[in-house]
Amino acid sequence: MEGQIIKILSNLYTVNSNGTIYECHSRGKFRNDKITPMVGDYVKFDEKNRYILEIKPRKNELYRPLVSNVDQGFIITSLRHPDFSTNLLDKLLTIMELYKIKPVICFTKKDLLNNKEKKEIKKYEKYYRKLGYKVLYNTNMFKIKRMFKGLTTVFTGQSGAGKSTLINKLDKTLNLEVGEISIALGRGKHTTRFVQLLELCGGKIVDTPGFSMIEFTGFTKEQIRDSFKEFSKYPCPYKDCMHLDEKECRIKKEVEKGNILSSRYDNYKKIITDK
Ligand SMILES: Nc1nc2c(ncn2[C@@H]2O[C@H](COP(=O)(O)OP(=O)(O)OP(=O)(O)O)[C@@H](O)[C@H]2O)c(=O)[nH]1
Ligand SMILES: [Mg+2]
Ligand SMILES: [Zn+2]
Repeated sequence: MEGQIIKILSNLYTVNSNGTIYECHSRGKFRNDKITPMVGDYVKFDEKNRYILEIKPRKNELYRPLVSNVDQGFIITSLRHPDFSTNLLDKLLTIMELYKIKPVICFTKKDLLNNKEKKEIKKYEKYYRKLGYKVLYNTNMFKIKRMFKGLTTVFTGQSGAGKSTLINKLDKTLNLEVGEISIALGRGKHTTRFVQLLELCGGKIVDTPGFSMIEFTGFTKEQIRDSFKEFSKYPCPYKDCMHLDEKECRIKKEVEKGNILSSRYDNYKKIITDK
């Protein structure tokens, strides 16, 4: 039989095969081959003994969260509690670009901002839109609901950002667990503990646990640079400029002029130097 892994809890793999759910185990073979089954994997399985036999080739795979065969990434970005972090947003955009997953920025908790702060966010909203990204608010359910048809969408973003809350709003019968924010720490409490694929809104949606680290291993500095889409708009006098210490770098000039957001440039430098 064939199906798709929709949930993994320790060594138990939940497989959906044409709407029927099978709980399967994996065999030692996978561990020896260094293949770890992931949520999103299409697999062949032994219906009688409930063993996963084979993992079909993946279209792509993300490591944090662990999920495969993804088309679109909803970057759930909290504006307050936890506070807006351009660094986290730019890192997640870079990850999506590198893995060739279409990013969608979805802001949450705008209701907790005052008018001045709301205005400030508009600046970012405009900038990211100009780069070609879709930017939404979690209040616009009408628009959001229409974005999943025929696609597999992973929800990503830090703990407490409102991923599970938003997915619950897409289907009132779901009742995914949502958590309070620790006021002392200003962040979530890692309420969602496993990756789970759900069939919703004519597509597939993956809820994931909030993470604390993003890594860029396996990618070159040039690939990271090229994921900052605005850089290619302003040709540098240097061929293959990294836009760091090069004196006549055009990118640095555009940052000074305000054509490139300084937060974008700072986050780029941080990603490159931390790598
Ligand atoms: N004020 C306000 N609170 C929100 C909004 N969206 C979510 N919340 C609250 O934020 C808290 C955390 O929401 P969750 O949905 O559990 O967050 P999560 O991203 O799934 O977090 P993890 O599962 O820990 O990764 C809950 O108390 C929600 O009620 C929003 O738009 N405004
Ligand atoms: Mg959650
Ligand atoms: Zn340059």
